[in-house]
Amino acid sequence: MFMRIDHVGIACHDLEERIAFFERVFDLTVVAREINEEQGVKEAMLHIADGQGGGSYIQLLEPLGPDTPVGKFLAKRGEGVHHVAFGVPDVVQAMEKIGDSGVRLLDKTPRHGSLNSSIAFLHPKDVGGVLTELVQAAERQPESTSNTTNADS
Ligand code: MC0
Repeated sequence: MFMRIDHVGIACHDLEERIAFFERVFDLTVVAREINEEQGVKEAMLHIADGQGGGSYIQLLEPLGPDTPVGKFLAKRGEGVHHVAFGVPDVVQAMEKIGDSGVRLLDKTPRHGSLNSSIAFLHPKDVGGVLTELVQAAERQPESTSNTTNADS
């Protein structure tokens, strides 16, 4: 079901500061930035490698406010790994199969994710304490840094 690790989401207080660190120390490059109002985050994707069905990335996440998933996580646990996202060929099929196993889906239908992907989250309490995301990559990925704001879907 899983083709690759699509991204590791890392929660931070200051996105620009954390991007500068990853660029300077690990020589990574930001390929996309987005404000995702629905998820309550300002985020950046830093490319690591290309894999089966899409790329793999580090995703840096700054909350848009305290009463958001990442805002609450930071208040409770501080900065660090927020979730792990796996690339799947078909997110709806993966949701159905995983839902049948009894793991709770946090989304009833796929939502808009980074790089125009379709995403769905699984409850961390049912996955050994790891907030887990399913990602179906967009057919075509952007080739350069984009600045988009998405408040819909
Ligand atoms: C909360 N918990 C986590 C966790 N967040 N455990 C592991 N990893 C996390 N990231 C644990 C808490 O410690 C708590 O356990 C329990 O789950 C309930 O958490 P809560 O703080 O009371 O908060 P809730 O219940 O309001 O919400 C938690 C939940 C929520 C995971 C359901 O954050 C959610 O729906 N997340 C999915 C959406 C999301 O995270 N969006 C932001 C990334 P205890 O033991 O203390 O009871 S958006 C994104 O990443 C997009 C843009 C993309 O990738 O493209």
